[in-house]
Amino acid sequence: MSSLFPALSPAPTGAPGARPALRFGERSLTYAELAAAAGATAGRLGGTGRVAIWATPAMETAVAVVAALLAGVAAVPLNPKSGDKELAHILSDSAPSLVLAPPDAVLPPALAALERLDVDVRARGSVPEDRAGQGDPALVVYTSGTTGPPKGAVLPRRALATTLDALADAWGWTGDDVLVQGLPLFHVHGLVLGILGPLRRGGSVRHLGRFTPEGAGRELNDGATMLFGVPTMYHRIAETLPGDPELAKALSGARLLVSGSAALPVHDHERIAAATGRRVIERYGMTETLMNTSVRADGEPRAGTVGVPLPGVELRLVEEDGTPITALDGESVGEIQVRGANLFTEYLNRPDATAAAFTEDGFFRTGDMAVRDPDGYVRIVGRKATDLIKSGGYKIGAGEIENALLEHPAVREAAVTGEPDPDLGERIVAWIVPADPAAPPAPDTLAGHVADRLAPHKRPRLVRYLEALPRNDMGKIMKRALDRG
Ligand code: MCA
Ligand code: AMP
Repeated sequence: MSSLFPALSPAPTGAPGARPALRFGERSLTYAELAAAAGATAGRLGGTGRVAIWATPAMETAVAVVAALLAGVAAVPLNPKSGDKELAHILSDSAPSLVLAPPDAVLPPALAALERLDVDVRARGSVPEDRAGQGDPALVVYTSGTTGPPKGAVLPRRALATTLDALADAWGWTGDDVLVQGLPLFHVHGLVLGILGPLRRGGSVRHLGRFTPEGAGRELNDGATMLFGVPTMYHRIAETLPGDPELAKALSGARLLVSGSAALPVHDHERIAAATGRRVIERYGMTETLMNTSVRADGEPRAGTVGVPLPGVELRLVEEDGTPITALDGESVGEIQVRGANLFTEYLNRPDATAAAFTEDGFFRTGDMAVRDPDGYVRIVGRKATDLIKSGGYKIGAGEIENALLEHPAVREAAVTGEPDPDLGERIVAWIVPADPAAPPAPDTLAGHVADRLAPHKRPRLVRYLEALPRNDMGKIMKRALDRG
């Protein structure tokens, strides 16, 4: 079985051990040190079932995920800011055998019953023989749907290898690249592309811990060649550029600037291009599919498009009734459906949801609506579900937030929508009918309530109060009427 990380194999190929692999702030590991540290942790995982990983933006998370992959054990990355309700759901659904965490992390009570294994990044062990199969689960990543709690997308090892190799082809990504990023490590973007990607190539990644335009600029001026970020990060870069010539120099010198997880507004594309002479390229993916399309490094970077299907990805647009759209006219809108070795295998414990997500001929229904230009470039124009909100690059289900709001005693009725936001793409708006109109709950109270139960990025940024929610004859909330305010 070919290894996910040739540079970490028992007999390493490619990158020699002294090359840098990971850097988080002041701390760094070479390939030899990473092999030893992850090997030591992997040695303690043999025979265990799934493991949870307390995914702080720190070295321990990267070492823990690599260790689990080396041991052939599926990893479930946890958002360390998850609230009680979300954490309890993920733990009961994924049933991990233990939790891997940095030694200094204080874990919440929800994890108290679980065996804890501290990750020692200076430990020494050897990399075990890779016995895992391509279809074996590598990661279970939780992702929101329109209703109900998040679902665990089971990603096989095959999908990780396929998507990372396809990106290497599209971007000319090699072991000589040095990536800088400041993304969270409990989602595909930051973890799979942003950590496992450089390691599969034998290159290196510098993680900022927390994203700032200054941090990205500093690393790009100091040898980093690529930047990965969500549109909110590029928006903040675009805002900073006019007063920061060092940042403009840094971006001008980068080999590749890549945006994903949501659409990068054309205005931000243009501002960055004007200040740096460089164009950000976009790629399009999903937790369930990993990456589907990208503008190629050797292709024409065009604002507002996500490029062409990656090698090995079959992509089609279909009409409501399932008829494929063949026209490359930049006008005919259809749902994007994809098939390929990059796809997840199932939603954990949710055969119903898994079955509903695929067509009879094995294509995954993304729910994203798009057109294709005459040269095949895909242009995403919207989303099927109005109850999915993309804020800061996070996908958030309206139903999940509504349920949390309804659990507050001062809330009688609640509806959640997304509203355009220049920084976050969309901001979460809560429409509330208070239990007592004379004493409505304060916006901060409701934001804190949602942040504590679910996660801070799921909190409403704006609360609007109504006497009643607009409903149709069937009693269903008419969200479009809400949006018109
Ligand atoms: C604020 N905070 C709170 C509260 N309010 N904490 C508790 N209770 C509250 N009421 C805290 C937050 O925890 C955080 O803490 C700080 O205040 C700021 O929070 P926030 O305002 O939410 O941050 P932001 O500035 O709005 O964040 C913008 C961001 C972030 C950095 C761009 O949205 C982000 O990291 N986005 C990345 C999303 C991503 O990776 N998506 C990939 C999934 P502290 O200060 O400690 O942080 S999509 C994917 O994977 C697919 C495959 C794809 O295509 O990529
Ligand atoms: P998630 O489920 O959190 O993995 O988010 C996946 C969704 O993010 C996709 O279904 C798209 O709606 C959106 N997305 C990802 N990349 C892009 C992009 N470059 N442009 C527009 N939308 C994107």
